[in-house]
Amino acid sequence: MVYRPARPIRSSEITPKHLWLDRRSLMAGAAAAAGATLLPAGAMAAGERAKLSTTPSKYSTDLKPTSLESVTGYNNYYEFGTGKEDPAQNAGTLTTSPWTVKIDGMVDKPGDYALEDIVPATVEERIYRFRCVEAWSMVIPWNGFELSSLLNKVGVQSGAKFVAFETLVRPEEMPGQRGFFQPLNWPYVEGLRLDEAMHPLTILANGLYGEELPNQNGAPLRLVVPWKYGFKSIKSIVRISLTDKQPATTWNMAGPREYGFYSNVNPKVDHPRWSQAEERVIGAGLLGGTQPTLMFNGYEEEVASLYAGMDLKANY
Ligand SMILES: Nc1nc2c(c(=O)[nH]1)N[C@H]1C(S)=C(S)[C@@H](COP(=O)(O)O)O[C@H]1N2
Ligand SMILES: [Mo]
Repeated sequence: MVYRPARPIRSSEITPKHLWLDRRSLMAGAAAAAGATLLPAGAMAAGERAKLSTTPSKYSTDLKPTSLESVTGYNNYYEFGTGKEDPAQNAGTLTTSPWTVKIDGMVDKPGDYALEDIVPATVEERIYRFRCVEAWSMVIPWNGFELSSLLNKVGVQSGAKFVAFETLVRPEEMPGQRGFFQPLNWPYVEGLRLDEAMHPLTILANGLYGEELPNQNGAPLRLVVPWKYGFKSIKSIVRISLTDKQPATTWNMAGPREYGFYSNVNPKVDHPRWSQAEERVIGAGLLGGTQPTLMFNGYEEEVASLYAGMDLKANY
């Protein structure tokens, strides 16, 4: 992966300031007129994101979230380019509605599910630590629901041992999938062991900061697995498959000695090219801004039992 210093960009750099201000005041007016927090999609100005109905969760950390500007301006989403600012610049035009997720493999009710049939009317707020394998971190207030609730709805068949995920392939709208230099093979694919997928900390997110996900963060639906390196949290999911074989995963195929299937955050297992003992805190300023990395990214109490007896150096 590319490892570059941070320069979080401001929303005023993504959108000309007068447009941005217009949208804000338009939204404020519309919200006041409607007297509600939930606006119909038709009331949205272009580029605005719908407010979500959310409820708090006991799984949230009480850490202060990273600014919205950094969460939405400093991203990894190689389908839109390899630079940290490329996703915010290029993902705006991705069509996220209508959206269908194919659920197949070892399930009782396979099918092509419309996004609306998957996402609950009220979603949870999960303020999670987020640790990229590149040794930077954020605290992100996600909105979403437990992956287990969806898997239970479609019915996991006995014999299923893994869950595989796939991101959209749409070169017309994803510049990173066009042209001569392709940094990865598409589709971007990821996977979890079934018990990891069923863990209550594992969520499908459709929002952050109480609003629909920005495209650069993986709209309209992405995985979040807070105790694993960020690349496991696959964006813009179009397929979820239940299988009895460990699925191939994108970064493992790209660099098998550097990126394993498990990719649990572990300060004692270094990346071959850098230490994982510390992390750069995004948004904490140019000076200072590093902190020790915690085992399982601070979720050791909740998830360590999933790996009891496993050699975490061998299973990196
Ligand atoms: N489809 C897809 N999913 C992806 C990526 C990607 O390039 N493509 N990057 C991963 C990496 S390396 C990280 S750190 C996180 C970043 O999520 P964020 O931009 O919302 O912080 O998304 C992950 N999911
Ligand atoms: Mo990452």
